[in-house]
Amino acid sequence: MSLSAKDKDTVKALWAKIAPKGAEIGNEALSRLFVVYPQTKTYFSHWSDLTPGSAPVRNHGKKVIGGLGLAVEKIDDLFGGLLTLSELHAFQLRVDPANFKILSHCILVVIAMLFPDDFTPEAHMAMDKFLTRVALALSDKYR
Ligand code: HNI
Repeated sequence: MSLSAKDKDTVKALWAKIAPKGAEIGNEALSRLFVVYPQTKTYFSHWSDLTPGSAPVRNHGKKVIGGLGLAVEKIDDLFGGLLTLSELHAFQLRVDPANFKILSHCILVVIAMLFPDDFTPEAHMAMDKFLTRVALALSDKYR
């Protein structure tokens, strides 16, 4: 399932529009991840506070959105561009890749919620495909 040139343009255009609200998107997506799929909290049990909107959640939300911004920049070479992040999640953090799909879902929900006019069916499809490719790239180093 590769991204067409049109998918890439759609993702880049949507990202340019939503990136200024990246901190809010990250916070909302992670807050929902922990509420809706509480099993995901096991990876973050060392944090002081996992409640929605807490400082660690906001802080980490920004990092995740930063990672996605990097992925948009490297959209033509996701596996190369996300190599370091893949190694981190595979070897150090040992995050079950099933969780990437779950977080992707939360991110889509939040984009739809915050940018209803921009989240057309075409934008939805392109972003869904993009997040699936990002998850694959992030899982690439798992052995
Ligand atoms: Ni993820 C750290 C990006 C999905 C668990 N993660 C990061 C960092 C980035 C990042 C960036 C910070 C790296 C650093 O400090 O050098 N993570 C992403 C992206 C996705 C993703 C782009 C998918 C879209 N991570 C997930 C998922 C989980 C996850 C689905 C588990 C449910 N990530 C972590 C954990 C850390 C982390 C755990 C370390 C957190 C900490 O305490 O610093």
